[in-house]
Parts: sequence; structure tokens; C-alpha cells
Amino acid sequence: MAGRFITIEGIEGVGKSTNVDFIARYFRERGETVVVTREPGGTELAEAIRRLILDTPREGLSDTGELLLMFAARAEHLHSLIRPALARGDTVICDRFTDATFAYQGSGRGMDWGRIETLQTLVQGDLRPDLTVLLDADTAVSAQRVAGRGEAKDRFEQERAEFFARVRAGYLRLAAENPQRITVVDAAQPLVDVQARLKEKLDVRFK
Ligand code: Z5A
Repeated sequence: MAGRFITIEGIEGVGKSTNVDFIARYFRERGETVVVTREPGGTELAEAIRRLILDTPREGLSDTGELLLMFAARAEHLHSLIRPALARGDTVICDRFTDATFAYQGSGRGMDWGRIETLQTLVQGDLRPDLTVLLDADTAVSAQRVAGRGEAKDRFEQERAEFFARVRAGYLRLAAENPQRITVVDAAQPLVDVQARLKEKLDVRFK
């Protein structure tokens, strides 16, 4: 596959959407064709699955159902958007990917990581991101930023701080286990500093 696959991860409100735009600009300025997408979602069918997941109250969807819907959405996303874009040689930047499943369904919900690895192989084969940016901040910072938006809370946003602390620990475990692929950026800093650090890391990796 000729294109580049970059994902961005972190707990809610750490600045993923904000920095996806920054990364997209970085590669467009280098003359690359960039496809920006997100999970769950990215295609019409996967966006419908996203709405189903996020709008269903906690008691209305089992943990196993939630896990399988995440991978069903991912299978469609890979088939219809990500793999074709990579085959064309585009740079694909995805707001969340399978690390989110390990962190949220694995560490957050307490589901077995080995089972998630099995689904990862089934759905992705050996496709993994070339680079994953993990925006890391503690739960107080993320909660404050989410509250600042004043929007209605979805299925995940209604979870308590302990849930997000487990999710964050899951992400940090993934970063420790995959140091070549996952780079951690301190997202608690002012945006200008976060983006300066991000640029340094992209320069080192893609110079
Ligand atoms: N999920 C899952 O469980 N399993 C999976 O496999 C996948 C997903 C793929 C939807 O994701 C939910 O799906 C998600 C996990 C689950 N739920 N949660 N939590 P989502 O990505 O759409 O939802 P989200 O995490 O809630 O994203 P978000 O709320 O849009 O947050 P964000 O993109 O990280 O943050 P942002 O919108 O860029 O920034 C938030 C605010 O902070 C905004 O006002 C910014 O201007 C501000 N901001 C950003 N950076 C800074 C800095 N550095 N300083 C100050 N202010 C800042």
C-alpha cells in the first residue's frame, strides 16, 4: 500500500479534532492529497452505526454488542474509504482507530484484550497505522474542555471520571507496548505548544 495512514487518539476533549486539522494542513502544505476521516464513522453506513452506538443509552446495548458494532463500522470504513485511499497513495488521517477499541472497550469496559486482537486481525489483516499521535491529558483537563462546549452528552460522555482514567491507562499501555508507532504529546499544554511539539515530531518522522 503506497499511502500513509496516520491516526490520532486520546480521551474525550483532549483536542483530537483540533489537531487532525493541523496535521492535515501539515501534509497538504507538502503537496500531498489528504483524506480526513473518523471512527466510528467515515462512510454513510459506518456513520449510521456511529449514531446507533452513541445514541443508545448504556443499558440498551451490551458491551459485546458495542465492541462488535465498532468493528462492523471499521470493516465498512476500511473497505469503502481507507484501503482505496491508501491504494491511490493518499495520506489518510483518522480521528480514532483500533487503539480506541483497546482503550475504551478493553480497559474502559473491562473486555479481554486478546479477543479484541482477534477481531483486529479478522477486520484489518496486517493493516496498522504508520503513525499514531496519542494526545495525553488527565481526566480533569478533558472534563473541563468537554464542559466548556456545553453540548448534550453521548453514551461515552456520560461515563464517570474513573472510566476515563482506565481508558487513559489503556492508551498509555498501548504507547508503552508500541513505541515505534505511537508518539505521545502532552495535550494539557496551551494549543500553540501542543502544535509546536506535534510539528517537531512530524518533521522528525517524515522529513
Ligand atoms: N469509541 C470507542 O469506544 N471505541 C472505538 O473503537 C472508537 C470510538 C473508534 C466518539 O468519539 C466516541 O466513540 C468516543 C470513544 C468511542 N467517546 N468518548 N469519549 P469522538 O472522537 O467523536 O468523541 P470525543 O472523544 O468525545 O471527541 P471530541 O469530544 O470531539 O474531543 P476532541 O476531538 O478530542 O477535542 P476537540 O473538539 O478538538 O477539543 C475540545 C475543546 O478543547 C475545543 O473547544 C477546543 O478548542 C479545545 N482545545 C483543544 N486543544 C486545546 C488546548 N491545547 N488548550 C486549550 N483548549 C483546547
